[in-house]
Amino acid sequence: MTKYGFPEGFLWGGATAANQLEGAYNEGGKGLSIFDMVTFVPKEERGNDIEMDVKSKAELETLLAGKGGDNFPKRRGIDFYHRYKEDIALFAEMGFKTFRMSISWPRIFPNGDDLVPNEEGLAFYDNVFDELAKYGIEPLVTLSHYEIPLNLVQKYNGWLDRRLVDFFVHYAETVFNRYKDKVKYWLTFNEINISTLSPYIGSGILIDEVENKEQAIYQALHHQFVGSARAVKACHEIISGAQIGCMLARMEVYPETCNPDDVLAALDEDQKNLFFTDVQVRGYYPSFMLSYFEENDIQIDMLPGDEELLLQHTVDYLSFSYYMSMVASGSPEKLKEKGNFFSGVKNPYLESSDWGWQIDPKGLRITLKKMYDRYQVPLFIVENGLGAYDKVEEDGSINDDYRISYMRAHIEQMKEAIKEGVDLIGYTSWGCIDLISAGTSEMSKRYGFIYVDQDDYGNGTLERTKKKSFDWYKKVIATNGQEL
Ligand code: P53
Repeated sequence: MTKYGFPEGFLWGGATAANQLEGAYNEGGKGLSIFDMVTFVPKEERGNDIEMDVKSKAELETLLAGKGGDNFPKRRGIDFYHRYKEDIALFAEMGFKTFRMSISWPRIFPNGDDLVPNEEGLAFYDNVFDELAKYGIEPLVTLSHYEIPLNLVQKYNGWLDRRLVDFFVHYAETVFNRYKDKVKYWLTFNEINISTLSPYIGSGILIDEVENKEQAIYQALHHQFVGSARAVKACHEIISGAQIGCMLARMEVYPETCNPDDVLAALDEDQKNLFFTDVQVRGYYPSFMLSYFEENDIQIDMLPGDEELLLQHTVDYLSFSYYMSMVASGSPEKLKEKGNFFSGVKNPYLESSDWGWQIDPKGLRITLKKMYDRYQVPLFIVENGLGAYDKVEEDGSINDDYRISYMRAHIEQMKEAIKEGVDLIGYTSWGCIDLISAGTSEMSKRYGFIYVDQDDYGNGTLERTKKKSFDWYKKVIATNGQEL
């Protein structure tokens, strides 16, 4: 045993989301969600970019009329809805301490603005939590993971309308009351910053319907911050001993060179990413963001009491996803060359995944240290992993050594960060069982320890098979991260 290592009780596990996993999109009284409307677009037509926004009423109506394509992968997921017992047994075999999942909001409130919840939906999650409890697996539940009820988009243009706060809080209180004896760890919004990239998926906004796009996105986000703070308050009141966190798609940004212009550009991007956790962890809008709003003519409508609410009901821990790092440049021409997935500049020191995501284990350590320095609250890595094409050999085996190397390198850096004083409480790798990609709706972009026999068009037996990484992760958990 080394002197430093993962603390006792460290929450090892895997992460998923209802919309990418459950399927059964029209069973058990579930209403449509935003992601039920996103179609599969083959890579040749799409490039490496993500493809998940519905932008206008007309586009949505075409899709609803069945004229905008017929391959909606998130409607079928991997059929967890009917196979959760088999899947949870496999997670238990790996020794999971925790399982991150989301509740599909429209399974509980099919239209989002209903007064009475759908009992069949509530009963489904009771069964899932009971199954997890059989194996002593602690559920970690996201309230809103890209699953806004579609009706709220059609009727209110999503979170742009303040009334969504009440609908969301009603939903949150309903599930807190129902599951108060079964679920201790909660998260409010998955990757709350995704709205700046995809206003439809993050905030349920049809962006072509609004005049000032940036204004609309930040206004909707203000409503989400308020909804989140009210959910934190309700969670603490209803469930004793509960822990509720926020969730950020963390983008660690490096300057391209030591030219102060590059350094400033990187700092600016970093601040815009940390803005979200500043509000949810510190409890107030940072001054750099208020100046940004002023300079860009963005006016956020706040009601009296909002600021107090944000300040009083901050989160208990900060969770985030981490897949890659980014490079910023102070020179506008540089940003036009598309090198990395999000920002314009490619990092020559790093390798990329088949989807152009630049792999950077040390970046995870840098991010852990930076965020712990800034916030001094427990951190939880709730997503990390490698999306890759897997090959099934003739004997049925899947030798995903690339996935093992990716995760080993990241876990090593977590260990170093803990040694350097970071309070890290858990790690749930993304897509512990193969599921539908959020960004591209592909099935062939796989993250799992467990292979699921299904292709991008829904062909396959849905049979589950253990990959090589399954036994590797089992050993990591059994030794509490000592053996990698
Ligand atoms: P996929 C973009 C960048 C970073 C994380 O993503 C992202 C996205 C959206 O694509 O999303 C998170 O499936 C998200 C998960 C998602 C996962 O990362 O596009 O919280 O729902 O599946 C991986 O490869």
